[in-house]
Amino acid sequence: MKRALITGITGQDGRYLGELLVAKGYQVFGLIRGQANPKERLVVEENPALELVEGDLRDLPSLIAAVEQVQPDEVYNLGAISFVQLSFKQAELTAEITGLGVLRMLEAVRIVGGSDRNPIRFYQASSSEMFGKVREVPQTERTPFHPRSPYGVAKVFGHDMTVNYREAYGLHASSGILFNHESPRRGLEFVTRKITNSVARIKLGLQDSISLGNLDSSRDWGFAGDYVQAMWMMLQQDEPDDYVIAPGETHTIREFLDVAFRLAGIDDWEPYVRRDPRFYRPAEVDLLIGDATKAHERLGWRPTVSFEELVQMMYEADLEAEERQLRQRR
Ligand code: NAP
Ligand code: G4F
Repeated sequence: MKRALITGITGQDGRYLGELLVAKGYQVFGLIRGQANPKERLVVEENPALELVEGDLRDLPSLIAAVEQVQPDEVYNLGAISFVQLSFKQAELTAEITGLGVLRMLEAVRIVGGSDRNPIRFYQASSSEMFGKVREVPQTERTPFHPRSPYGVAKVFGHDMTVNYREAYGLHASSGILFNHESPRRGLEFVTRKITNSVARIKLGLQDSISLGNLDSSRDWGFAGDYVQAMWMMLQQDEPDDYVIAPGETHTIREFLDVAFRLAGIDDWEPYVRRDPRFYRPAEVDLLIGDATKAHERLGWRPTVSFEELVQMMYEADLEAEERQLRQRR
């Protein structure tokens, strides 16, 4: 039975990856920070085979102890401050967790190592946010980085460290440059889930409007369940490498609003959407679109959920959850 350690187990991707690996017969351990966090109970309730170990990406000894305890075949480093807007306000903390946290996890893996015959394999959750002010369209593994946020800068550090540990120490360390991926499990602070949740509440008469920032940026959105498959595929390769993961289709926030409101039977969403300066960023990433040819050819990875299907999946899940809460309140 293979053993996997996942940091960020309480996050969107950690939850999908934990379920995928259990379904594949792995013994799965999720790193939790060790203080009462309601999401820790939730992840064990939805995935009872999961085991939790304590550790924090700010604390190297705790990471070494966790890797020693688990003796994993594979480590997936998904833990991070992942909200770009927050990273502008908490830049130092973002550098600490999203950036230096990668170095600490790599060190823990290098120090504990695994057996000579079976060295630990490492996955780093890199991001299309590293492309920032994009130097070419579409973006590939060879596109230069130009990050536009403290989060993006921290991710570039983590990505480069992963490459360096691969080259310097021969670690089987791969980096997935993942474009935005969403699901009903997406945090409410991200624009997609904020929209689908608000539109469901507007439909049910629980909310009048949504306050948003820049509606003109474009993202290459996909379904998180498809993306965790790619993470696993990368660690099954004989050689570690970097891969762009994206559907290759870009849409503006306005287009996301079009589809979500149409599902609620509203054709003109302008009266329901307010512009709020609090949600604009000091520097924006205007256009992301990925070219995942390498992942198609070498991993056999393909997305299975279209943009419209993704919006529908998220809207319907939010509508159902809001209706359930309404019934419980009555
Ligand atoms: P998420 O939902 O925000 O989850 C972040 C996870 O990091 C949570 O489990 C959180 O745990 C954990 N974490 C935060 N600080 C930590 C610390 N000091 N020590 C240990 N764990 C800590 O993020 P996600 O969407 O699942 O994304 C997973 C990873 O992929 C992240 O690294 C993200 O930056 C990257 N990524 C995401 C996307 C995307 O579109 N979703 C695209 C590219 C890359 P708590 O519950 O304890 O806070
Ligand atoms: O949903 P977002 O916050 O995602 P963003 O900034 O693209 O970052 C996500 O994807 C990255 C991959 O490229 C990940 F690495 C990262 O961890 C995260 O998962 O914002 C998307 C766009 C931005 O252009 C933002 O300015 O939506 C725009 N936006 C407009 N109004 C808003 C809002 N974003 C949020 N969160 N909230 C708004 O009210």
